[in-house]
Amino acid sequence: MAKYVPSPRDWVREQVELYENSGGTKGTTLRDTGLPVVLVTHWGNKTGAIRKTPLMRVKDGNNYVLVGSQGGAPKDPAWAHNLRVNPHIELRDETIVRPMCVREVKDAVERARLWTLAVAAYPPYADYQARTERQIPVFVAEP
Ligand code: F42
Repeated sequence: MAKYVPSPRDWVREQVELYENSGGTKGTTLRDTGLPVVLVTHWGNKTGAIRKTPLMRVKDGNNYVLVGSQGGAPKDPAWAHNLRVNPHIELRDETIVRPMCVREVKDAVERARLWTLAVAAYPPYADYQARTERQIPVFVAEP
């Protein structure tokens, strides 16, 4: 049986705990921005461990756009590697939890459209992209 391994980052682990333990009624925004966050449960591609990652909520109809910005760090976040290998996730948006399937967006036109939605939802994504050489990966989660 897969085991849940919390994030090594305290603020992330604490947000996950508050979000889940409240049934999606608390801890659902990013710190003082008030902007909504979703919780993605995924599986480690090397360890098989259950991982839980808060991400900004970017909606495209019934789909969610997941942005691997990691504050403009030079490398893709570990969760991006996990999603490339294990695309089946569970996504919690406040009180609603749904199984979803994720794909990385490779098409330049589709990516540009989704990137515009992402920056509209969370403007710092544009600063994060300016800060790093890598192209920030964009995923779409579909029901
Ligand atoms: N990060 C974003 O990239 N985008 C966002 O929109 C975003 C919003 C956000 C909102 C609230 C909040 O609390 C955090 C937010 N974050 C956002 C940060 C996000 O939650 C992640 O912490 C961040 O993206 C870094 O992700 P990470 O997966 O690299 O996390 C590291 C710290 C981590 O957990 N490392 C684990 C560890 O033990 O070192 C490993 C995790 C792992 O998945 N390992 C895999 C395995 O098999 O288990 C292997 C992975 C591989 O490299 O192949």
